[in-house]
Amino acid sequence: MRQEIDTLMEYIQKCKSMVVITGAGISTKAGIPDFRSQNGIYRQGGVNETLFHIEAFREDPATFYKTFAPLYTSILNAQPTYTHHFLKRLEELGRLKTIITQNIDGLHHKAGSKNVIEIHGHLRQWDCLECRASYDTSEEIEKHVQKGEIPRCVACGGVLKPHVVFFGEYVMGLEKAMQAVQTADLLVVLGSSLVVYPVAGLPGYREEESHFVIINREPTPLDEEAEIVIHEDMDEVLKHLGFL
Ligand code: CNA
Repeated sequence: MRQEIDTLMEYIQKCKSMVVITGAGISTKAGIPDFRSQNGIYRQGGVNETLFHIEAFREDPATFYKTFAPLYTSILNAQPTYTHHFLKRLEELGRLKTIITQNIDGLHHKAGSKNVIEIHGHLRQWDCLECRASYDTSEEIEKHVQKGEIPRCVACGGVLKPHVVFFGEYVMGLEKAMQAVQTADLLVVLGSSLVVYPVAGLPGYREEESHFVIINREPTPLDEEAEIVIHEDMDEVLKHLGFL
């Protein structure tokens, strides 16, 4: 791994426009399970992709909120990991231009990163399915969701939906994310299985001469396209670079 780390260090030092794509793997050390790892949410009884489909949510929000409660609580309690802080530092140093994240946990914001495209949305806002009113997260909403209850619109009593992208909905900020990747001279993917589209397709927009790096514990379908692939814990890998 030493050789790969030295090369990655060289890329980071030389690059002018580094872009990072993060997935659920960046937050597992913060106590938030990912979807597809051995201990992931899909390996826990009864939870599969169907739960996160917009149609399923509309038909049966009660089941969604009952199942979502433990994940929501772990997100509320989570603190940014070494890697979140590392990325914030790289941005401060002017090396990292954009973070494109699939995560809804808001940990890049908590760490202080500024230029973050949350392509699957976030949990700081809740939208009424009936009257379209939007609310910032309140203690009331937090309480209901942690208890597995449906949070309701104070104006019309309709079901509130978290401001996140369910399967079957359009992602947010895709155009901006594509432009960021197109102008990147170094693209690094951290902690994503790279099977969920359209994010998994973003690396395809990079320029031929840009560098492409994947750090993910398990193999991904794009490994063969990357110059550097490291199947290790990202915190442990990035600690070798010493920016923090
Ligand atoms: P995924 O499909 O669950 O893949 C995560 C990947 O991260 C796996 O391939 C793991 O091997 C890898 N991984 C886990 N921990 C580490 C680690 N410490 N170091 C290196 N690699 C690690 O998740 P994706 O993000 O690819 O899938 C996209 C989904 C997951 C998006 O829709 C997210 O909204 C959704 N999700 C988000 C969160 C969150 O916000 N934290 C949690 C769970 C799922």
